[in-house]
Amino acid sequence: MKAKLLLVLLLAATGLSAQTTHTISWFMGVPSSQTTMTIEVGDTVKWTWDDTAPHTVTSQAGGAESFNSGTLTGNDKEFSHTFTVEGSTSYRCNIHASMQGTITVQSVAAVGDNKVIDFQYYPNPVTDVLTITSGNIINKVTVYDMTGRVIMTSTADTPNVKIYMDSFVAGTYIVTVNSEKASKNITVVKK
Ligand SMILES: [Cu+2]
Repeated sequence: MKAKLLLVLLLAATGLSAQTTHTISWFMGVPSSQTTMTIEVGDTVKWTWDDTAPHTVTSQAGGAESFNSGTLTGNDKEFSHTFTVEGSTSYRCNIHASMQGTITVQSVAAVGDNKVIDFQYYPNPVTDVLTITSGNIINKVTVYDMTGRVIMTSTADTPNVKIYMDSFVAGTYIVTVNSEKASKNITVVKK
C-alpha cells in the first residue's frame, strides 16, 4: 500500500517537472541568435560558460521574471533558471554588455495541446552530434531547415537519441521531437 502511494507521488512529481531544458552556450561574442529563444511555461534554460572570462546571467528590469547568476568564472560553470511566467525577459552579462538575449515564455496551450514531453538536448550550437535525452520514449525526430524543408527524419523507440549533423550546412534548424502523446519543436544552431 505504501509502495503504491509512493509510486503515485513520484508520478505526480515527474508530471510537474516533465519539461524541456534548453542549453545556451555563454561566451564572449555569442550571437544573439543563439541566446534568444521562445520556450514554454515550465521549461528550464541552462547557460553553460564556454570561455575562461568571468560572466553573469542577469535579467534586465521590466522583464517577466528576474534572475541573476552572480559572477562565475570558468568553463565548468553553469546557471539554470526555470521559467514559470508568460512573457519576455531580456538578460545580459553584467561584465560584457554585448552578451545579451531574450527569453520569451509561451503558455503550453499557445503552442498546442498536450505538449508535455520531458527532455534535454545538447550541445547547442552543435558541431557534429546533437544528443537528446528524455524521460519519455522518443518515437520520431524530424529536422527542418528554416524554409520548412525536411532535412532528416528518424524513427526511434528509445529515450536517448543522437542526431548526426556533421554533414549539415551551418545555420539554424528546427527539430521536432515526438513522443507517444506529445511533440515539441526546438531550435538548434549548426556551426
Ligand atoms: Cu561576460
